Amino acid sequence: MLVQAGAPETSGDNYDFAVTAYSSGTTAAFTGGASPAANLALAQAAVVVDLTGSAGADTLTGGANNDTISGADGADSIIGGGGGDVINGGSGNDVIHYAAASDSAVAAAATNGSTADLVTIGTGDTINVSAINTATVSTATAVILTGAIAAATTQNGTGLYGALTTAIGTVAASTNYIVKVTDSSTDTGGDGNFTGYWLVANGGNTTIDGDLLVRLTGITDTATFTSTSGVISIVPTAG
Ligand SMILES: [Ca+2]
Ligand SMILES: [Ca+2]
Ligand SMILES: [Ca+2]
Repeated sequence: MLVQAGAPETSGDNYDFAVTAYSSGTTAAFTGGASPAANLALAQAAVVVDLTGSAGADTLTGGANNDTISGADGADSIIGGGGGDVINGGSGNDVIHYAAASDSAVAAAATNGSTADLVTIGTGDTINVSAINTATVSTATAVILTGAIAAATTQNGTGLYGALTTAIGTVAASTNYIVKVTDSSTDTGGDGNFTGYWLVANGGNTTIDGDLLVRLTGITDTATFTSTSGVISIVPTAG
């Protein structure tokens, strides 16, 4: 696991930490890990990861915390893991991977969507949710569903949940959605502002409960979405 220290490489700071977690399990901090992968997860959970990739094609992996991962140039592969991560692949055809709905906010009536990952979409980027489903996106040509959180609605997970449910309507179990949310309520509860574009990746339920929620930025109303076997390709704006 590479842990960035100080400024990114592009700023002239080339010194980062490489942490290797072993599988012996005799060190107290790692006794819960029975495999290298489990121990790596423990090590990643111990720190907030702030990674910036190189000019080449990098594989950047976060842990359970709220990590910041920037791919920079090159076609990068990025895994935020658990927590509300801030992910920007930078230039190049980057792939953002989701292994489970719990890697970002999980849709539930009482869950606050502010824990969702924030992913900046650039031209050529894809989001891979094939580990969650292999479904298509609801539209191949950019009809972005809309959902509004009314001003009178308490701005919390229920408000976001309701807006997404209203936008999607009768939920098909074999479809993913991009929903544009307009949050017109006052943020008196400190729950955040949910205005923006949300990827709702179907978790297999016939409601949105259990679905993966990822907040997308960098796209417009004219963005187009296509998908193959759960790999969602996004053209962020009409060109
Ligand atoms: Ca990149
Ligand atoms: Ca994370
Ligand atoms: Ca995450």
